[in-house]
Amino acid sequence: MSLNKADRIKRTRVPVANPKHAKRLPPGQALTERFPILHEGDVPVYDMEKWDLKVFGEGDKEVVLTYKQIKEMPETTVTVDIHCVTRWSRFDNQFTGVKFSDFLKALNITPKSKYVMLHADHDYTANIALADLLHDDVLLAHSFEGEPLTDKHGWPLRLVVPHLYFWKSVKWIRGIEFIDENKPGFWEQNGFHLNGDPFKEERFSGEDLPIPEDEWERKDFD
Ligand SMILES: Nc1nc2c(c(=O)[nH]1)N[C@H]1C(S)=C(S)[C@@H](COP(=O)(O)O)O[C@H]1N2
Ligand SMILES: [Mo]
Repeated sequence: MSLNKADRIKRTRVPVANPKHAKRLPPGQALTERFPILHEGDVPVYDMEKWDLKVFGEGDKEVVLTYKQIKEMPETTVTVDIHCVTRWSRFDNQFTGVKFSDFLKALNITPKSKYVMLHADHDYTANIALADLLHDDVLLAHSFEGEPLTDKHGWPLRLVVPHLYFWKSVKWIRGIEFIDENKPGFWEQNGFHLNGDPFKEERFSGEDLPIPEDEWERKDFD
């Protein structure tokens, strides 16, 4: 990458918001009806016989789950708005999967740690406060609009955390690690905010230039 992503986002035009979306569209975001595809690196290819999800961390027991075990957990469907730090937002996205709080209940885990590091294939990580993962609309999602996720959107399993910028919604999730002290994941180490609340415009970890982005308009859509 010639310019790093945080710097590119700081250099682009801020979209003008439609006033009728004032409450629902976070500041500096533009609405899209298409579903952009954004990630670093290649889409992983899976042998589902070998796929697993590992839950581990300080002081807590380690659990290794198969896809079947996750699919047997209580299922929830949510319709949520999503907001990417590259300034696109999309309203009314329907995801189905296991609510994060139900997931912990099913495993009988009560974490003592206040933070979680989410791990995905190809070494993508994101840090999220446990309290954020316990919101009612946070899912480990396997389906979008009633169909299994497409591979590019994170099949077989992705996290969906609608109230934080979408980089926190880790696709191809493989590990959930409880950590006592907060630390930066992949984008958080590369100029992005440790928390990432779109309504507070917590985009960058450094100086906060009011310059936005439209780079997602050049990406793939599904
Ligand atoms: N594993 C993984 N998950 C990821 C990413 C990634 O690069 N790798 N990119 C994040 C970013 S920046 C965004 S905006 C969303 C995009 O999800 P989508 O492609 O389904 O729109 O995935 C997030 N999850
Ligand atoms: Mo993003």
